[in-house]
Amino acid sequence: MTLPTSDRSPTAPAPGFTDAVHAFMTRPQEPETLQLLTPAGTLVAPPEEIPGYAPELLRTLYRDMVISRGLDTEATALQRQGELGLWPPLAGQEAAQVGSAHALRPDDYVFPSYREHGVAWCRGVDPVDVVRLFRGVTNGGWDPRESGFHLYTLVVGAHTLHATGYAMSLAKNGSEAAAVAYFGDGASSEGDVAEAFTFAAVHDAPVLFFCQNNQWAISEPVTRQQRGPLYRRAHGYGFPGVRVDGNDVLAVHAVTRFALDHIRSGNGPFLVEAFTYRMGAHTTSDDPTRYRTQTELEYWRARDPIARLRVHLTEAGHAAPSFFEEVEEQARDLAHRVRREVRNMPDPQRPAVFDHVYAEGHAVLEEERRQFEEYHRSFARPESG
Ligand SMILES: Cc1ncc(C[n+]2csc(CCOP(=O)(O)OP(=O)(O)O)c2C)c(N)n1
Ligand SMILES: [Mg+2]
Repeated sequence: MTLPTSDRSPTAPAPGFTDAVHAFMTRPQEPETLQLLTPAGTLVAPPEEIPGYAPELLRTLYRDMVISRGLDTEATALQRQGELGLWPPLAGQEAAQVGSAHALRPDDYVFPSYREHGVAWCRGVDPVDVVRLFRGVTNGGWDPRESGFHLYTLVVGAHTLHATGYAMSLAKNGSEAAAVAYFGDGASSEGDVAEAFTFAAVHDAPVLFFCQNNQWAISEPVTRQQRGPLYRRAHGYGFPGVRVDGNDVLAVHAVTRFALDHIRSGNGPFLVEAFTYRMGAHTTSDDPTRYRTQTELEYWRARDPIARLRVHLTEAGHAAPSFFEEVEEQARDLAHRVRREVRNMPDPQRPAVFDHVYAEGHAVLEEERRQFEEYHRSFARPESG
């Protein structure tokens, strides 16, 4: 490799410089993606060498992944049947969400985007409250102070700044808690995320940036976000970044624990890139067959996060068939409860959105409210008889 030179360059490169650059550019790469449980359900090392390995934890992770998928399937069906306005499915991302959520402490505070239903479940948010939001009958859904799980943010990437500010205040108050921002591969291209990385780095903010790289930002592939692996972006800001197999719940859990220990020790932020895949549509308004292939889907189906843990639990003798039946039943019961409660949710009496956008009303707002109410009245059925 030769470096471009110019007559106007003040100094020529020192002898050997270009060779050193070449050697650096072509050095063998470190293994990029940490994995502990292969897609075939085998451990990469004996259990005693696997950080955090414990059969009970594995069963809990399995249960919460199955429940998350069950809730997701039910909510998707509810949307299709007209009971919800919209639903962003999480299918495929159960390990990334459940594995990381179980590595958190109760006093940590999560800033989710809009697909983190599995994290919400693990933080103790009632799934009924999550679907309440997507039915459009509440402006929020739950009280974040009860669960340490903030309200969803639909403005892509914006909450990484909120998490950073929150983390800075945690540090200032001598807290050992961490803030966690869940965001996507698409969000990583937002200016807000770049600013959050800068602020977090220079202030040693105790914040975990947890990027679920599910390969797509609606119809935009991850190759349009960055040329190299996303996790390496952290290195440019001066903090660690690692990539983990996001469909390996054991590895996600271990890496997140490691990252949080690092953060709690006052070392500043950490980026985890969970390499995963969104199996469903971006939202129920999207048709992914327009932009991705069946072959790609099959590739990822073979890497299903739940299937591989089930194989391992069975083969290692950590779970009997009755355990799996019990978990299925729990997931079914919860899905039924969600369906029952969604159908009984009262409609909001007034278009509350007009009450909260501005501190004081004004003529344009009043006109918009009038038009909105008139539009709604147009759906009223005439009295029978
Ligand atoms: C600031 C902003 N720009 C654009 C959008 C529209 N939008 C909603 S989701 C999305 C894609 C986000 O992709 P990614 O960050 O990878 O998250 P994923 O949906 O894959 O979980 C876009 C562009 C938005 N909500 N906010
Ligand atoms: Mg994405």
